[in-house]
Amino acid sequence: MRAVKVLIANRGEIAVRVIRACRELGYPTVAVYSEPDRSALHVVFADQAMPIGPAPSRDSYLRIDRILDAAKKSGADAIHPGYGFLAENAAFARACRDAGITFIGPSPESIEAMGSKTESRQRMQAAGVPVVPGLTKPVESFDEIHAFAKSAGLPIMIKASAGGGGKGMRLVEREEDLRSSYERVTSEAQSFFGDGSVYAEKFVPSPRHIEVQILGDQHGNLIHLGERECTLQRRHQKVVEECPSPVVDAELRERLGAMAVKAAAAVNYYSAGTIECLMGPDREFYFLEMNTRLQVEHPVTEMVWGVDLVKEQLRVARGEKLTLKQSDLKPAGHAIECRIYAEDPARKFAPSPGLIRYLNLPQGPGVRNENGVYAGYTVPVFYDPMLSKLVCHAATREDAINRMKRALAEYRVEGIETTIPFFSWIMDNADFRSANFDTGYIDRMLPQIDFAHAANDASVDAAVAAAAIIAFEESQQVQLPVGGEDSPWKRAGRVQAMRGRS
Ligand code: MV4
Repeated sequence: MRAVKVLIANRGEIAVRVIRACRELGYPTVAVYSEPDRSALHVVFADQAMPIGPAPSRDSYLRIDRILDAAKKSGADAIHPGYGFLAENAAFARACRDAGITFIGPSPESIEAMGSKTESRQRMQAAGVPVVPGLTKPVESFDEIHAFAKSAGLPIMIKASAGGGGKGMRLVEREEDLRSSYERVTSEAQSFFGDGSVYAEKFVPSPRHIEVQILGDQHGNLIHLGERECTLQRRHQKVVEECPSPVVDAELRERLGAMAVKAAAAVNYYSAGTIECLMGPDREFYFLEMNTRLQVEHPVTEMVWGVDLVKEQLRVARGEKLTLKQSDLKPAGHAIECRIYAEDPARKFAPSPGLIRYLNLPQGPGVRNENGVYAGYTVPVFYDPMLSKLVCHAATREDAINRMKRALAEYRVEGIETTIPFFSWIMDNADFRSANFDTGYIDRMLPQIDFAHAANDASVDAAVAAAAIIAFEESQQVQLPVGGEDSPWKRAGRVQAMRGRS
């Protein structure tokens, strides 16, 4: 079969991750880049790279016309959208289809069906998937919210129909707050999503966030790859993810998996996707929303289930049948992911962009880095500040936590602040170690954490050693990473990057 040329409509670590899968399958790759990303790692890694505009993502990574143009000019047959940007944009998936380019993801119809919370709730309910008790249509007036609150009882949550990921929602605990909350969510929904419609649900107290990975082909075959535990979040941003969940046993995993496959089948889903659930302390679970893309935290599932999700996406996009069988798939061991951000935990997680002067990634048994940066690279201010993901796999949860502690202690980033000390604190936290947390845990704990004291004594010695290494590095010429065979545009990129550093 002819090799497929794949354009990656993304940047950073996920673009690098997709390029690696393409290379293993023998597919040539095309990177796209905004002006400040000229010397970004994904550009260095790809076989070819196309500029798509200035720094703001709405003028580059969100420009459907420019990305399709780059695909046509470079002769790409397929586009992988990564996550974020255009990954869940049905119009983009449709524009690819219309241009005769394969979108490496689900159909535009599946994306659309899962894009609205009220429509997805309707379809899930009709398919027999448990949803949080509540309305399945946007309300026409405040009276409907009021009537729901009366019949279901407080507390309730008012949510934007077009919302997701924590934006445009509000908890209402007292009757006198109903109207102002309704008005607030309506106007937020209008300004965030250009769609002011809202609905209401019963509030699920102290929930955990559990999500189920599914994979389907274009022939109607669907499998699940178990759950991920994504409960630890800060302001609706996940910070630590695990596979499996410490509160899910084999029996519950089967039920969650069957529910997820049923949910995906109801929208004729293919490619990789995730069913997000809320789970109460009683372990009752409810469909929350479906993410119709590859997720940031997909590596923890890959390491435990032994499946390369990106390669599977590429095979499914070519029309191949899944060769994985549910009965052959068994989880093995435990994986944990920490998202390393260019943020300063000691300053309320303020952004910390700038030049990475020194970088030492942890290595050794069971350690996987999904890294998007290099020493000598300047982290731009324009995009999500995630630098890399550190993933550790071991036989048991306790071993994985200890391995993560060890890996975090090896990790060195100089020049900018990162969230590494925050993760060292979490890995030592007794509630984390005993898996005793809910979605509000981090935000409740933050005021008590002293990051200056979270650093251990060994890190002081290490800091002295790092300082000496930096002094040495600075006296040397820093080598940029090399992605593969040399080519003129890559040399040009390196020269440009060296200039940027002086
Ligand atoms: C809820 C909930 C409790 N009850 N819905 C937050 C993100 C959005 N996708 C849904 N969210 C929630 N919806 C009901 N009916 C609690 C949350 C919630 C949450 C959910 C998942 C992960 C972290 C969270 C943090 C705060 C609130």
